[in-house]
Amino acid sequence: MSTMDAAGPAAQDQFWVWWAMLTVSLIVAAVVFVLWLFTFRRREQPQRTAREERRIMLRWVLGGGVALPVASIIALLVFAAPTGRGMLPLPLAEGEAERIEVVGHQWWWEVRYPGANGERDVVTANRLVMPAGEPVDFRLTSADVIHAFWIPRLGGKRDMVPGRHSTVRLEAESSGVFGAQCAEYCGAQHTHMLLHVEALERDEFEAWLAERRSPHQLRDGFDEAQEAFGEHCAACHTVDGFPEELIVDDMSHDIEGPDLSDIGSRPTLGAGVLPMEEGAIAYWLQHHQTLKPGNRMPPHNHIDTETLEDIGAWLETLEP
Ligand code: HEC
Ligand SMILES: [Cu+2]
Repeated sequence: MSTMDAAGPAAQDQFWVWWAMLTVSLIVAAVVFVLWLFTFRRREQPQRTAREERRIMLRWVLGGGVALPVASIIALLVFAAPTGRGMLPLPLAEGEAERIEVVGHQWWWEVRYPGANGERDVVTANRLVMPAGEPVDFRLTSADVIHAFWIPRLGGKRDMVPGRHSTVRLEAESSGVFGAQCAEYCGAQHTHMLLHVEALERDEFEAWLAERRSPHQLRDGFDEAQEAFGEHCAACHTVDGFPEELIVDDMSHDIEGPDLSDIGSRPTLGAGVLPMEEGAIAYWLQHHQTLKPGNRMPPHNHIDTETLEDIGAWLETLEP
């Protein structure tokens, strides 16, 4: 997660703006420092009239206090404006940029791939898969408080404001895995709001999407787990193809949980809190309030361990 290791054009431009600002500010600081030393070195005061004194003072105030800052700010603006422009979702010469929607929640990321021509949206969480080598428009918003979308190696960052949408265009030069992190303090678990970003070649990306877009078939042999899930979990969590009649929603809350349709194939749990491995989901279900205190999923102490383990084992089978 280093901005110094740019992996896309936006990040590269931002990197140079950063260096330009640092260089200019170092030069200004050095000049001020030298002038300051100079005031100590001068011995004898030349004889000047009050008028001359005033003229000299005015020259310094106008030159150093007005002209210099205006010139350096304009220079920086000329340098930085194209960088900002490059991140705007302007029309492209060839085709349209891929569009991915990202919604910030306390404290997880919802990622949506809108379906074209009436296809359904693909929804996942805490993992962002994008095509490499082409611009991608990220349409951002938040479901609760202000979060910020930031993939340091690709550029950004952009606030996600509830009730508003904003779009930032980023590109990954080649395929790879990048870290991302919410960049605006959003409550107790702000640090545990990581996003796993993967850039894939175009055809792999298409395949990844197609897999998730095709109808889901739930694995047989997990009847009890599914029943328990319907009773305790389905009010907050969606699983594609989950039988409607099992869903018990007797809770009055407005909490949304991550879509779990492809949870078995995800790299992490709880927005980066645990690596996904065998038994990890059952562990999360028993200890999530210790691993991520205050997170908005209620504790499940009232459900016996065996049931939680069953649910965990079933959820691990959920792959596209
Ligand atoms: C009141 C709503 C609610 C209920 C009920 C609920 N959850 Fe959650 N769940 C959440 C929220 C919110 C999160 C995100 C927590 C975070 O990472 O900050 C979450 C996270 C998870 C995750 C991690 C998802 C990820 O993307 O890493 C799993 C797995 C999960 N829940 C399973 C369950 C199971 C199984 C049950 C039932 C036993 C359940 N949940 C009941 C709201 C709920
Ligand atoms: Cu945050």
